[in-house]
Amino acid sequence: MSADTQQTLVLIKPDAVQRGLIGPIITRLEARGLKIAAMKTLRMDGEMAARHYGAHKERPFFQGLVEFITSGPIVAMTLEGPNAVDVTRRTMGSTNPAEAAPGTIRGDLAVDVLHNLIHGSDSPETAAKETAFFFNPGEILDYTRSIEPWITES
Ligand code: D4T
Repeated sequence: MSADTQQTLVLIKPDAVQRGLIGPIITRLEARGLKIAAMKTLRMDGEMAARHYGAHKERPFFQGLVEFITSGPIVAMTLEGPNAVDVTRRTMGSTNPAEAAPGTIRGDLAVDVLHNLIHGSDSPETAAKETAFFFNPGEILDYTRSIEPWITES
């Protein structure tokens, strides 16, 4: 990986799965140039959700968030690319879709802060922890795409 190449963990949340938006969301991230290094479908249980959202334990929306994220299947992905953490979060848009810019995933496809379709790690350190939480090392693939020189200089 070159110096600015990062990995980030993305979850396509139950609302997006139920609304048939897995494809459109992946299309936007892939079209941005990000490479899918790992991907799986799963359903989180309460224990996993409480751990993943541990930082929000004391927040008033925590219980609802755990109920929502465990309410159906999700897609977990590790994405790789230059500045992948920030690039992914900018492509997602603001946490509250009502405030997200048009052109972003949330700004185009959602209106409600709980049902905000997608999660993306907030830093490279968080990304490493979250990736290890959802994937075994052997599930994260190291490969080169022949289009790479058309996406980035490095
Ligand atoms: P995630 O973690 O899902 O990518 O969201 P963000 O990083 O963009 O935002 P966050 O961690 O602050 O919030 C986590 C999750 O909680 C929901 N939420 C958030 C909510 O239901 N009510 C709220 O008031 C806030 C702030 C939405 C995302």
